[in-house]
Amino acid sequence: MTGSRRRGLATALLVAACHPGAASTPASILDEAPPEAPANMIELDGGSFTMGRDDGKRDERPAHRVTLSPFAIDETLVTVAAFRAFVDDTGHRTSAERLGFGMTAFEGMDDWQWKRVDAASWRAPWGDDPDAPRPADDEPVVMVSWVDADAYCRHYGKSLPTEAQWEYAMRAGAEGTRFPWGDDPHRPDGTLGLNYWQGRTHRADPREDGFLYVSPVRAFAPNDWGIYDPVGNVWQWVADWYGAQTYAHDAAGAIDPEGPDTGWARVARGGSWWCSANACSAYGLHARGKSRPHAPFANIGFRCVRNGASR
Ligand SMILES: [Ca+2]
Repeated sequence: MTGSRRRGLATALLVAACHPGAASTPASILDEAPPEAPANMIELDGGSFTMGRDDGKRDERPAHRVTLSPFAIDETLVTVAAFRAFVDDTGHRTSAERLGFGMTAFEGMDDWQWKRVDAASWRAPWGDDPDAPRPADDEPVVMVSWVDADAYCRHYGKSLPTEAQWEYAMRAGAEGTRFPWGDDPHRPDGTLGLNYWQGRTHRADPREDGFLYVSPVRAFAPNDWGIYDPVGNVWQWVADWYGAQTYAHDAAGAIDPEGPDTGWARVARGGSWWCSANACSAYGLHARGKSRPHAPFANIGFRCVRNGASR
């Protein structure tokens, strides 16, 4: 999947301040166990941030304030190992397995080109050719559709983040910038801060960030809130249907926005290893990707949220 050429691509639970019979006496307060911190999730208090920009693509306009209730979000993308445990537990068959193919890209292809690969799946995103890359357990699972991602999150009592939750968490307080650390893909220390494609074309990639395809989920430093891969590596499915006018509808500000009620594509955010400056260029915090809900690609993964969390 690429930003503009991907062809075919929660309500936060406001916990009541009190309810009858609960915490009505000191004894009952003492009897209550403290809330269990979700494993490998970052709990966020919620708050407000600026989403969108006035000088971006049409679907990124306008800049508007968004306010979110507390939630917790996975600190990393869902890994191959975690997805395997889900499949072992549920017998889930992914969209790619049902379709019998997936959409993959390789070094050496033309810009904007994709290849339909028979038998590609989360187990073998680049196909079963002996020379094809094999996914490692600590890499983000890919070749999973939005439907697969939604099923995974639900199985664990979670959900996909809304588009607003995703951006709030990935920004970690950085207002208006392309990356959590600024507007250049290099961090202040001179290192590349994310996994994307440095080649001028997709014919060859110099691998300046150290990775040709996906990278392990903790390969790059996290953002200021401890969240890994806030941008790059793989696109990240979010809950919302795509709407070019979503931000315009929320121009006066929004509380826990969920996007349109329906649509033809689901949103994905963050860009991927296949995004280069000359093709796609959508790696960052502003661009809004999209794809059909059942479409599996070798550069889309996901993470989950749990709503209603608070410190
Ligand atoms: Ca790379």
